[in-house]
Amino acid sequence: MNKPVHRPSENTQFAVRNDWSRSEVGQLFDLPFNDLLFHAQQVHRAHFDPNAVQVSTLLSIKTGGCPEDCNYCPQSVHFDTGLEPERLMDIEQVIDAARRARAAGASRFCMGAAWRNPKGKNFQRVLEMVERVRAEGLETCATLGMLDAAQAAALKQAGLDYYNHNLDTSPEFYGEIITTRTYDDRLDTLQHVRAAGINVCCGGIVGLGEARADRAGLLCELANLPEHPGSVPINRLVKVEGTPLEQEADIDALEFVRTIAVARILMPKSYVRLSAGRTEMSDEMQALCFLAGANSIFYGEKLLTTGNPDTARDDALFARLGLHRA
Ligand code: SAM
Ligand code: DTB
Ligand code: SF4
Repeated sequence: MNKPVHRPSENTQFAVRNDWSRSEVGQLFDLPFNDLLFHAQQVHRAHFDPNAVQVSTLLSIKTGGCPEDCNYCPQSVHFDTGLEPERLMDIEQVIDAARRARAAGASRFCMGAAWRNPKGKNFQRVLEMVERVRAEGLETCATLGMLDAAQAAALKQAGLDYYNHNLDTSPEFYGEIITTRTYDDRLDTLQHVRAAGINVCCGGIVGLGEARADRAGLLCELANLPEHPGSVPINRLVKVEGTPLEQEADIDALEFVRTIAVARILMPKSYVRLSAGRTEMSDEMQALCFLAGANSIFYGEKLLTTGNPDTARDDALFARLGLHRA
């Protein structure tokens, strides 16, 4: 008798899955670099135009004075980084910035506030900002800290397209970096955002001194959320003077590229955003990140409080690589 032949109904290499095991993710990280990039590029091409990059612009609408103690963050009150805390910006200033971002070619405008969670009149003002930015013809994104269900519903009602809230690192390493808000708090906020019908933007930060197993753990958590986040920002630590991580050793550039590649393979249909840290990256390193499946960036001279490449440098990089905006 012939042995039954196993014929998978689809190419399982490219399937969207939410049941990744840590060891599978670890094995991807451990692949020879060329095999990993080839795999990631195949997955990328199965779902996206390989030369298109989505462009978002950030604005810090409320800077500094944050009660949380995220070890990497220049905006925490727990560290003296010399940053002057500011109140929530006026709506008209935000709209001016959104118009400039649109004129420069951004498709999404992301408003960030250094809050544990939004409250009262300030939250009402943010809702108005969301409505007004959307009316300018931009996709809207906000990152305001923790949300409850009613706040998520109100943001949806105002027209919010994306909410950014990161898991940051693995559950095991998390306590080394943040003590004022738990991993479960973050998962709860993500649940409220999903339930409200807002697209989730959720990723993390690497170069905090975590092990490869923690990077695998972070990506495994992201990939096993009930739905893959629509966009997955991967930040490389920007070392800010006065933060506990200012002296942290640089993460190896190729290990960072591997992290992007594994994110691409685990979350085939998500936009993987090459986020903070690009100023310190060479063009060649960024090119490898795009080859590994990154297909989104923050565009504009500033992230929230730290620098980002000049738009002229990014325009030149896109031209050199033959990339175009998604
Ligand atoms: N305060 C809000 C919150 O944490 O929910 C939103 C803003 S917070 C600045 C968004 C993300 O930016 C963090 O989760 C972290 O991943 C990233 N980030 C903050 N400081 C950074 C730094 N110095 N270098 C790289 N990424 C950073
Ligand atoms: C994300 O993951 N990265 C962005 C955005 N979401 C809000 C913020 C990066 C912040 C880098 C440090 C700063 O400029 O303050
Ligand atoms: Fe506050 Fe966000 Fe910075 Fe943490 S990352 S200290 S929550 S602004």
